[in-house]
Amino acid sequence: MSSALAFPATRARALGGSALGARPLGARSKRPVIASSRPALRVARAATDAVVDKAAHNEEQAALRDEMVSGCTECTMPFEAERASALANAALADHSRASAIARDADESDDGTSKMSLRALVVGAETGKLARALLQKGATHVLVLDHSRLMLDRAAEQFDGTSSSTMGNDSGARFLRADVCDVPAYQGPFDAVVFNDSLATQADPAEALRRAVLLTRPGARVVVSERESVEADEAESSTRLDVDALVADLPLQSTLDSPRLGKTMRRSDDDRGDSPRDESSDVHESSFVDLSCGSVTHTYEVPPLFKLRDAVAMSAPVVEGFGRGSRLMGVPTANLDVDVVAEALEGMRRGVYFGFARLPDDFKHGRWCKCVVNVGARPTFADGEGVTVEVHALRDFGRDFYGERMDVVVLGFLRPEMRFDGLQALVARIMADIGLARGALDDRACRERVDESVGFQVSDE
Ligand code: ADP
Ligand code: RBF
Ligand code: MG
Repeated sequence: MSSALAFPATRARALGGSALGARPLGARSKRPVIASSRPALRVARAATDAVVDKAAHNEEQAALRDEMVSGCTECTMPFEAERASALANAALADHSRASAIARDADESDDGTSKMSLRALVVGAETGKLARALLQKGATHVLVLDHSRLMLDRAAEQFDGTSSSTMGNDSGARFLRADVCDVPAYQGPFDAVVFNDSLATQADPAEALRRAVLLTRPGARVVVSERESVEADEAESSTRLDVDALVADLPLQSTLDSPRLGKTMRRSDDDRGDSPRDESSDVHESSFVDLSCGSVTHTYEVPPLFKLRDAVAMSAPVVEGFGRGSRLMGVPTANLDVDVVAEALEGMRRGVYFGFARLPDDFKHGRWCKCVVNVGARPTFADGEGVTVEVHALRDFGRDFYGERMDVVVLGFLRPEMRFDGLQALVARIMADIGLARGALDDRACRERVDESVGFQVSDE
């Protein structure tokens, strides 16, 4: 089997959004505000943007990429193995879960690890990246592309078994799909790599946002965009501003500045099909110019972490915005912010987990798990002023406005972000609840609660 692919030298340009007649990048920044007849339901941004016909855009992409693959006779993309290795490294090197898996494998009797490390690759290319990710410790790699031929060629990198791997079996899987349509159950992912594919998405900002929602805390999000060989000033000016696209997302950059592919490490060992371990002893001086340079941005979804000091709050429950979050299954008891002002000092805006109780309620006096949002609700046009909202993971069977609620905040889940409407927000809150339950079930966390807060947590 030959892995040779001939990509035209002008590939990046040929696939560029503007070259396709699609809306120029950045044209969606001014989004209309939907004003509903119920002011409380006003959403800060429109849920859809009709400017782009996504299906047509994706078909066009598929046709272009199909044509590209069928026209291949020889590889004109040098340093592909190095690039795959470098990207896999950015996605997985020093990944906390990868280390945990290594520990888990060491400790397990039969040497097999039960933990999984899932990666999502958007843009199949030749399949080298998927292979590099598996070699660097990923247990599952899901590769997406719009082009069936591109996926088939990438799958050729693998033997028949791995390319046809289904469901939860480890290995690489290849799916013809848009990243925005990947269902949550395919994840959560520990790493997402946009493999020179973000600029060709119908809506790059939306693609990034949806990808982030498929990740778990601590995940890496890597965006690598190739620069075409003859990149000129005009092309540079339409280059995606990836940092601007992620500004609203719960991501933090792992590097001060984007790493230029031009300085990617090269050694003769890297030229073959088997990417080598980047952590080996090659010195910086061995970096060379790559003729197919990429700009790579690496971000991290903040890890779920426990607070050094638990934050205790006790305040009456007040009326909130009456947004009907109860109807959506997520009622939030709004605490009187004046009463908890002191505790709020030093707490960053975001979503937390901990325990809550109604101390004066005979039946519901026991502590139960909860998620807490400390924030300004940027999803909604009323987004001013910080509120503290507690969703207790218990059915009280009644309202308790005016009653005192005790809350002990133990850990931080994620920063607050802006969603395209209540539904998307509630979907994410469900994921937050799952993560909170997991963290609060953790024995070490419960022991710490008993010690530091001085209460026994009840098992509901
Ligand atoms: P509001 O906008 O007034 O805060 P919500 O729709 O958020 O209204 O509903 C919150 C109210 O629902 C709380 O103040 C409380 O009285 C009630 N409630 C019932 N069950 C729960 C629960 N499990 N967690 C939080 N609040 C609950
Ligand atoms: N509002 C946001 O605008 N962005 C968020 O990221 C966000 N995260 C939340 C997470 C949890 C667990 C909860 C309970 C609420 C969150 N909210 C968030 C607040 C939400 O907008 C608010 O509860 C409803 O608008 C009702 O006031
Ligand atoms: Mg509320």
